[in-house]
Amino acid sequence: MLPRAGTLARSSARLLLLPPRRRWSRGCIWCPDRNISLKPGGLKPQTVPPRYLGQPSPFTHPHLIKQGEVTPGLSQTEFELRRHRLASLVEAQADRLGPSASSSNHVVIVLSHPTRYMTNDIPYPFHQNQDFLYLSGILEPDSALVLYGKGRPDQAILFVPRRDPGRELWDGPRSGKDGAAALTGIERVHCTEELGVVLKALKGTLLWYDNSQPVHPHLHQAHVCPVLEAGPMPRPLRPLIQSLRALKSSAEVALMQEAGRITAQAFRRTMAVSQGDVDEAVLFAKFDFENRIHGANFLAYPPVVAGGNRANTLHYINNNQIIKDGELVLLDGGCEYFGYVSDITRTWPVNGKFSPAQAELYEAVLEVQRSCLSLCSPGVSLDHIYSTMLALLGRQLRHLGIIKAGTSDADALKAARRYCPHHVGHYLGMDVHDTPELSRSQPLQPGVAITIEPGLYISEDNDQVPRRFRGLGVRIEDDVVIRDQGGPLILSSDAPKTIPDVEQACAQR
Ligand SMILES: [Mn+2]
Repeated sequence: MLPRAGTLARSSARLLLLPPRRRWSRGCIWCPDRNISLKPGGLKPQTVPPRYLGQPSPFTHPHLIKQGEVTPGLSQTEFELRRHRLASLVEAQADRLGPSASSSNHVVIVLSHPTRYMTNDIPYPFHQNQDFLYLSGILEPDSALVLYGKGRPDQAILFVPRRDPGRELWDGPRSGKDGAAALTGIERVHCTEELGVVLKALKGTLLWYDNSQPVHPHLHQAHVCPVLEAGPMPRPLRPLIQSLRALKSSAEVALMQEAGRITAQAFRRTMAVSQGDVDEAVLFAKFDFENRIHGANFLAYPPVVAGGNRANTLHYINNNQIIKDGELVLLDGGCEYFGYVSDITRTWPVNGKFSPAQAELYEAVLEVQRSCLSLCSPGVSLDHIYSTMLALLGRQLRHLGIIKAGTSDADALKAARRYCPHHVGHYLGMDVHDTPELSRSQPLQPGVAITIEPGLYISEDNDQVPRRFRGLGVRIEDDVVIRDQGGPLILSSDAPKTIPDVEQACAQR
């Protein structure tokens, strides 16, 4: 990556140096026009045509995004509907607070993420705050969305970074006010530096804002804090947005279906290159590659590629050991596809053939996984499926002889907790562990997406269990959307799961 020519304004050492922009425009050989003023807003951008935005648009990326969409697959109308639903939730909450609250001047503030830096001048790939993305569709850092209105916050104001040719030379185009308005359909768009002034002018009497862990510390400090200091305690917003995010629209389900399809194919192709001995890093790279070339933006999280006994380390992500011939590999991975993720786990023998003990343990987990999937219907909670999973795993442990045949159901349940220390699943969507504010004890509804991922993990050091099971770890994880009828929609159904299907996928060399 290229070093930057000047010291950027965010550097705390800038006072010790010459003003950065002047140094750059005078001295840098990369600057095409030594005479241009790089003062923010001091120059109408001539070099960057306005049709280039800070994110894909129907004009620049017609292969990804259609007319009328803000992000691929999601229309302006869908985003508007989300904001209206949030306004309704705020209105309903205020009604519960009493008559003075319901006639308040509501102001809802949602900030974007800032750019995060790995080291001096080197940014991490930018990842948007999903709550902000959910309501605006804006993929640029240093942005904000404000909703306001008397009684009901149904007016939107968007704040985006000002066009800045000097910065755009390095970072690429910004949408600016006009671009963001055209993309989102939100008519009122300001530059981010006006956020504080606009917030003051709105004179909110009831603020809705996540105060405790501000997602953008600088915008929080500079623009939101002065308003908070003058006004009443803000009310939390995150639970409201997450309750909306939990229910997926058909467009969202379609995006998740594509994420699931891409990752399932990546599993197929990764199984096909497995062999004994193989480096975990090779399977990791193959999986990453297959996700990306089939359209994923990137992997949704560092995948677990754990050979042999390392599968018993639940969050093993070193992925740098040799998997020996005859060992299983557990791969827990998923991709992000335009804001929506997959999260799938499969376990298979790297040499393509399950040993009898591996097959026994695998079938036990598979049977439990199938039973859990059949419970995925409206009205059932994730916690209920979890307790069923523990009971079923306990029974399997008895069958396998991992615990004694005479073990009571209560003790079998305790053993199940030991051999499967994690929950049966979590909500899924824009995040891998989506909408964590939502309790797993509440009944599932049609449109909610979850994972179902039972496992059994037998450490090689466990001398209490039959020798043939030691050092084996198996997890099988599918992504599921709850439906009213026809059973759950399995988003990961293309990933081989039965022993014959897995062995066949491994044989496709
Ligand atoms: Mn998961």
